[in-house]
Formats: sequence, C-alpha cells, structure tokens
Amino acid sequence: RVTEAWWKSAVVYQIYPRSFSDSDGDGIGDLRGIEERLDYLSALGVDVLWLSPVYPSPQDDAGYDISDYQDIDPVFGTLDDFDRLLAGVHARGMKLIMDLVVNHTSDEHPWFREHRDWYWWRPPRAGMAGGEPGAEPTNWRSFFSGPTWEYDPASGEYYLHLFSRKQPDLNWENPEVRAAVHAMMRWWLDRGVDGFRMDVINMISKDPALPDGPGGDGSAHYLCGPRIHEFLQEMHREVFAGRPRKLLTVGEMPGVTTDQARLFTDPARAEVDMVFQFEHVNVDHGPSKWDLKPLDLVALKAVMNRWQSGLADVGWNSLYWNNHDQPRVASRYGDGSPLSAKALGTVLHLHRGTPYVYQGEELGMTNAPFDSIADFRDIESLNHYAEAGPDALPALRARGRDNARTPMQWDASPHAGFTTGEPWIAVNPNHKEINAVEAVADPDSVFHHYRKLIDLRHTEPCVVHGDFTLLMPDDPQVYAFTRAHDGVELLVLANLSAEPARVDVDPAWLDAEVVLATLPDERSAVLRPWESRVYRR
Ligand code: TEU
Repeated sequence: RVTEAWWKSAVVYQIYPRSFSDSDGDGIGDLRGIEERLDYLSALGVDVLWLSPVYPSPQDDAGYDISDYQDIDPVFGTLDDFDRLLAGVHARGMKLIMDLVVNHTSDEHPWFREHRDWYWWRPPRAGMAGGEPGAEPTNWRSFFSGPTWEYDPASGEYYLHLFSRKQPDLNWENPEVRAAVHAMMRWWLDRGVDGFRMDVINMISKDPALPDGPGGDGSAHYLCGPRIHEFLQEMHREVFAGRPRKLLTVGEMPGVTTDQARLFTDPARAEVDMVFQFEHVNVDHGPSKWDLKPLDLVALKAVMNRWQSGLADVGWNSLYWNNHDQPRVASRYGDGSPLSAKALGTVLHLHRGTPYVYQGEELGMTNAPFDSIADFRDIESLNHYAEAGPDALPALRARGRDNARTPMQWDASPHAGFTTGEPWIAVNPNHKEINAVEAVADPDSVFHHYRKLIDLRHTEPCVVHGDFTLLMPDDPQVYAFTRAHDGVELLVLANLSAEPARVDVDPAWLDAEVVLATLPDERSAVLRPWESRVYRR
C-alpha cells in the first residue's frame, strides 16, 4: 500500500461535464470541450480534476443513473476522447478522478434485467395489493419526492430506489454485486485514472430488514449501515491495495458524523482518504432543504470548528462550499459580489483539509435568475414542484441544484462561449461581467484570488499541516482563526457581512506580514463589508 498522502497539499477542481465546455455545438458539454480548457485549469493551479459522470446514461438524473459503467455516453464523446483527455491532464502534471456511482444503477443497466437478486425486491405490505397507495414495503420517502419503491406488475413486487425510480439500489449484501463493482473499478484504474469520488457511498449497507422510519425517514436504516466499514475495507483490498500509483478516494456521505468520519478516514483502517460531510451546508435550512433560513454564521463556524478538531489527530477533512448539488456560495453565504466570493474562498482554503473548487466558483459565479418552472431542468426540482406547486418556486430559486449547473461562463459572447449551439440550460445573463476571459485579464479578479489561495497551499506548509484555532466564535459577522505549524503562525480574518466589523484579536497581528488581502488598509482593526485578509508571523 502506498501511504504517501500527496492529496493533503492538493486542490481538487470539480468539472460538471454537461455544463463545462461544448466542442461540437449540440448544446451539451463534452470531453473534447474539457480538453480544450486544460491550460486554463493548469493556470489556476489545481492538482486534480474530478469529473461528474460521463458514462452511458438515460440522463434521468443527469448521468447519476448509469446504464454502462465501462464506456462513455456518446453525448460526451468516446473512450478514445477519454484517453486523450487523461493523457492531456497527466501531461500537465495534474491527476483525474472519476465519479463512482454504485449505490444504484440505471433501471436501463443490463444488470437490472439480468440479475434480479442484485437489487432490493420486496412484496407489497401484508394484506395489501401491489400498486395500491400505501402498499409500499416501507414508508421511506425518496430524495426526489414520493416513495422509495416502484411497483413491478410483472413480478408483483416492488424495487427500492432511494433516488429516482430510474435509479434502483444495488443490493451489496450479494457478493456478486461487490465483485462486479470491484472489477469495474480496477478496469478504470488500469486505464490510468487516479482515484474516485464515491457517490453516496455510506448508503451501500442497508439493514436487510428494511424497517419503517419515523415520518417516512428511513435514513437510520441505510446511512452508515451495519456492514459499511466491511464493504469499504473489502473494496480497498480488492481494488486499491498494492497499486504502484498513489490514488485519491473521497466518499460522499450525507449524514456522516465526525466520529464516523474518523473511522472512515483513519489510514490504518484502509477505507477512504477523506469524506464529504454535509453539516456546513445544512446551517441555512430547516428539516427539509427547501425550508429556507438565513445563514447562521455562528453555527457555521461551530460546525467547521467541530470538523477541524474532530479530524485533527486521525483522518482528514475535505473542504467545499459548492458542488453540482449546492446553490452557488457567492449567492448563498455571500451577497453575490466578487468581494464576498473572495472572502468565502479565503475562509475555506485556509482551513485544514483538501479544498474542492466547483467549476465557476473561481469566477464568483452566482445563482441563476430563473423566472418560471420551465427554466429548471433538475429532476429533484421538477419533482418537488410537481408535489408542492408554484409556492415552491422561491425555494427552488434559492436552493435548486440547477443553480450550480448553468453553463460555465467563459466569455461575454452569446451563450458565454460555452457552446455555439443552444445550451441545454440557460446561461446566466451576468456572463457579460462574470467570465473567464475578463477574470484572467484582471489581476484583482476572484480567479486570481483563488489562484493565490491554491499557490499558498502549495508553498506554505502551515496551510497544509497547521493546527487550527477558531477565534471570536460568537461574533455574528467575523470569521477569524489561526493556524500554527513549525514556528509559523497564520491569522485569517474575514467579514462575512454587509456591515463594517471590528476584530478582537491580539493587536500585534495587525503589524505582521500580510500574505493576502482583498482591500487596501490591511492594518485597520475594522474590516469593511466582505473584506478578508491573511497574515503570517
Ligand atoms: O447526491 C447525494 C445527496 O444525498 C444529495 O446531495 C442529493 O443530491 C440532493 O441534493 C438531496 O437534496 C449524490 C449526487 O451528488 C447527486 O447529484 C445525485 O443526484 C445523487 O447522489 C444520486 O446519485
């Protein structure tokens, strides 16, 4: 086993291929489009690219419903295009990781037809007829609205789908399923990929009794289930152990706690390198993600602090504000301005862990100004609207996943330089101001701020290894912390509010070396709205 943890000093860039760059004018991004943008990514300085799914798929959930794990969807290109892209990534000294979606397949995957016992089938509830409302085997509610069960009249049974009805859950209790997944993973590693981001990987072990859950919430029976550690350790043995190349594995784990994450990411246990937790993106809503609340900054700081200390001595954090499922952070925790985008970048990238940049975040891209439901494309939003009606629109606008999925803004031309055709989802009209061409040319842009943050991680060991101490925990405006390593200390200050804020730290800090600052007068004890600074001593 290769133990060198190169990913501790790395920054990962997530590409959502559908919305990144379209080379052939069909309005959907593709692999050649990505290849054409590699020099841009290399100039940003990121170490690893993560591709959201590009496998053959009916695209019911934008590629997270896979019908063939070992090929490329024609809409994105071919395996030859993939090999060329991978070579281009490696030639620039970067690495590439794939999205691994193995909690479920598409219902159009041949496995679903050929191997009934690779999935979860159950008869209707006792005494009820199949298909009748309420006859579902459990009361679980799907992530995409409605029950988690689809009735199959031919067999008289239901199959389980935690997500869309076109995403049946694989039954990992069956050793054939695990062997097939392992073989597929080895095939990609042999092709040269550098690791995997593992979709909802803490859902693969379920309590086979599948009991009802309170109020339809079955999560206690499928999150971090009884065999989850066993399955990940087995995967590590069968797929990763003994490989000469140093890989990166990150498990997406909704609902994971710090205690569980310590187990998952303890190198001695050989499970995954790091996990995506969700607590810091749950501080601005109620029990449902559609239940909007203003950001509670004190709560956000407390969550981040708990994860920093929880994994300080064992394991490793991943750090993210954005991905293809989250609204844009500049609009969500910021005020949409470039200054707020920089402040949020400063805060995230100075934490201890591996930062993930989602495409366009480095430009300060914002949420989509959608007017009507006809603008939305995402199954989660469309299903929620179908259930909740027009009153749901404000929540969809604020929290819908399409906010992250509008096309990457390359330039000020029509369709933002994303495509020469009709884009599959509307381009944000603010691409005339917010775009890569402008940003690269402007030394004061969000892009160059992110480039400096990435560079700082590569050159200052304190950013990678330093201890983390939160300051001013109860302040509702200021996000402040220090890092310390090997005689070097860093202080990070950010005003995450629209009003000036006084900082309450050792005044000697304000005379220290300024590593990064987003406004002049970096020695003032008052931070202007959305200002951020990093000092070193
Ligand atoms: O997401 C898992 C997940 O639990 C949520 O983030 C979910 O997408 C949703 O936003 C709940 O409100 C992963 C993928 O990232 C997502 O794109 C897929 O739709 C999902 O799994 C199913 O594969």
